[in-house]
Amino acid sequence: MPIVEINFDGLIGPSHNYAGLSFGNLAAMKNAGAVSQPRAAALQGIAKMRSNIALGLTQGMFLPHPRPNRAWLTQLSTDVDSASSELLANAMSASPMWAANAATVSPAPDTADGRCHLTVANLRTMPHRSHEWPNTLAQLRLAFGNEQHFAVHGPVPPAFGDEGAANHMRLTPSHEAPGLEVFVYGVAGGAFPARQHVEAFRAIARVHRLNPERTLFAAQSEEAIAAGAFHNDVVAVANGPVLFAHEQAFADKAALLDTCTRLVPGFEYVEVPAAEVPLTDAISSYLFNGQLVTLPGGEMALIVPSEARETASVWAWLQRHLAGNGAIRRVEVVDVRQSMANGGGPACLRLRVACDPATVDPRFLVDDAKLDRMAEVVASHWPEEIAVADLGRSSLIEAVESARAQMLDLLDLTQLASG
Ligand code: SUG
Repeated sequence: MPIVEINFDGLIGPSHNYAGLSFGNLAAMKNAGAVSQPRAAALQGIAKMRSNIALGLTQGMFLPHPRPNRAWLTQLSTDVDSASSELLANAMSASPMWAANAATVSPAPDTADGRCHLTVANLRTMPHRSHEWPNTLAQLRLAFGNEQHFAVHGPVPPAFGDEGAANHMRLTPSHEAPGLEVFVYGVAGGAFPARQHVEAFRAIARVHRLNPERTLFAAQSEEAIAAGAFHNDVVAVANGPVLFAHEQAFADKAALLDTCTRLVPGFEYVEVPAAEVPLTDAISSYLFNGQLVTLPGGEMALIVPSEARETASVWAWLQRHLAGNGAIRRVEVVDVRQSMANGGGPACLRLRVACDPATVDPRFLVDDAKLDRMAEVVASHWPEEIAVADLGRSSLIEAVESARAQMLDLLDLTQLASG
């Protein structure tokens, strides 16, 4: 079986809420305190997985983590009954849904030992995300436990921030060919933190045993971070030999394009000029957080959130691009509003792994029938609404814990019960 791209979506967990924990993420800051709808959120995510399957794509999923994270509260010498409301909100976050931050992935053709390497992201910048990695690692070790084909690594030490694939792009003429791996890091974002440090990515390139000649480190532009692009995948996305980016995404665009042109056969750069789509519109609509995918027929499609259709400058640019016979031949619109309100678009919700699906633990792969069963569990067990003030309520905590237990049971993954 040849290498294909599998999108592993994070199933949106039963504790999904708007506690406003992500400083620098403008959507999350704006919606702080709003009432969330976990059930609708998870069903939106499942509908997105279904529409990707209908496009002929291979789909996988990761599970919500135990919430509240009692183990983390114990490490902090507290528990659900005595933790402050801030700590409890951090322990209740459903942020593992954004699987693009789960790990950095280097497919087999890029690595010296011919295995696909994955390094779990330490996510150390934001407290609510800093405790994700042990549970993510447990899932990666199961899903990619076949050591003949995969190497799964622990996190980079927390001295350096790492937010995973959201800041990583691979350009290649085909999945089987060696790619150019582009690691995008932040230096400074003015008022907002730069969450991805170059030292973390340099360590990952070493542990993945990448060819230094096909590895590039590129700085995000300060303007992009300051405008709310807390991850590179809010202003740029790559697929195959195509890089689709906003004019203001990178600090040194010329050097980046030069390397890509030199090293990637058939490289194509699709730029959205600031004069046509201002950075603010690109970020609020999440145009670049679309999933740029190659369909089985070979054409490229961009799966965008409904917010892109509702943003006049963005929709007009997409229509012009389609009419002009550009690299993106098709645009699909998905509704992931519940996640978008926390700053997570279609591409944030998925981790791409290019590999042979037969080498992955099938419990982490989904088809329509499995999604039907998962949707039933969501519909009957996920809370309908959560108000931030209720995060510590014991009946809510019980409902959240039992909802996850039902899902693990359905998927034959009860071994993940405690982490
Ligand atoms: O880390 N939001 C996430 C959104 C992550 C988006 N991922 C990518 N761009 N790939 C974050 O900022 C909001 C949580 C809250 O406020 O409760 C949050 O964590």
